[in-house]
Amino acid sequence: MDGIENPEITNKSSISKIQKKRKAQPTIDELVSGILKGNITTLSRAITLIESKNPKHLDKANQVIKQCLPHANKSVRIGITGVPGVGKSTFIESIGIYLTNQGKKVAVLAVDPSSSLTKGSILGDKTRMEDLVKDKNAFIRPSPSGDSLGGVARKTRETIILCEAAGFDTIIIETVGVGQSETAVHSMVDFFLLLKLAGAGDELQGIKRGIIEMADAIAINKADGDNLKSAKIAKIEFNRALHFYPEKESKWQPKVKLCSAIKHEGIEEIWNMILEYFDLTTNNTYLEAKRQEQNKFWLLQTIEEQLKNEFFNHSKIKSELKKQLDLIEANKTTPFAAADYLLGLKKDL
Ligand SMILES: Nc1nc2c(ncn2[C@@H]2O[C@H](COP(=O)(O)OP(=O)(O)OP(=O)(O)O)[C@@H](O)[C@H]2O)c(=O)[nH]1
Ligand SMILES: [Mg+2]
Repeated sequence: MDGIENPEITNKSSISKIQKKRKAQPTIDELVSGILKGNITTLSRAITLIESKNPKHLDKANQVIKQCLPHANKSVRIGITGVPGVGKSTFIESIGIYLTNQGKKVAVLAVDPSSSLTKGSILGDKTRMEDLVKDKNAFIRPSPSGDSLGGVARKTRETIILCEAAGFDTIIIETVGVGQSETAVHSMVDFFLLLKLAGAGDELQGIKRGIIEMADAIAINKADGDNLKSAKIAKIEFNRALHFYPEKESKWQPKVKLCSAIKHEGIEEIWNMILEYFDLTTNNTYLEAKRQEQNKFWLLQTIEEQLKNEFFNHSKIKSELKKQLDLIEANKTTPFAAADYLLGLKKDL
């Protein structure tokens, strides 16, 4: 630091060593070749680059993604949602280990709307996914923190590409079943699994219709011990209810399964069902079409997100917006006039 002399006791050569190390940022080529070799440290560094808010990193990150893209798209992407405490992490640990035992490489990512507050709840999960964390064929990455769900979701999508390029053939994305994050996750996965708990016969209440419509399967977790009986009843109810929903474009009839993540029961059956889904949708070409639709959706999403960011982060707009908000409060303008005025300003920026 300028103006402060190092105490004599500090070893000058080790300081310069540390400084040199710090400066050694890997190049784009180094990152890409490391990822393609399946090097987890490089993969993590590249993801950190994607997540960086420093605008200088954006271009480098985009280059890395672009070069990884031809090696991506070859995995099974599964989204898992459910209310807090339903057992998502325990389920992912169980199915993750089942899959790595079969020689698969599993990446676990998260889109967590609360993560900007809690700094990534999956971090806490890492301790819950004890065995999976130690598994060298598994990679667990907490949710990136971000101001907007759109931004977080975009980063997760880009992370999927890097993970696939690094050879992960199964991508599991966890999200808490509250708010809008399910929609974001649904639009980046092939198969969407909803975890549920059996209640006292009111299963269908308090569950958003939209989530059921998105689900390719419902797994009733904690079907063990005293819960087993009510889980079986819930299964019948959900099955009946699902038949009232219109046929899916995929021609897949959503299924209801029972499982106990903690006892590793029902996991294999759920995986076999997922394979069945992939068989069906690969053969009827739905899967390919769906991924293309998702890409188009994300193009539009990204533009929207970027335009919004540029607009709201502009200093002139920021100050004028504040004034217009005050005017609205004082009943001196209408929302529409204010919006017109602010959007008009953008043209001159
Ligand atoms: N009896 C039983 N308990 C389970 C089962 N699966 C999970 N649990 C317990 O339920 C609690 C919550 O499990 P988690 O896996 O942390 O749930 P989660 O959905 O990831 O929760 P959040 O990350 O907070 O949204 C833990 O105490 C688990 O041990 C199960 O199959 N049977
Ligand atoms: Mg969890």
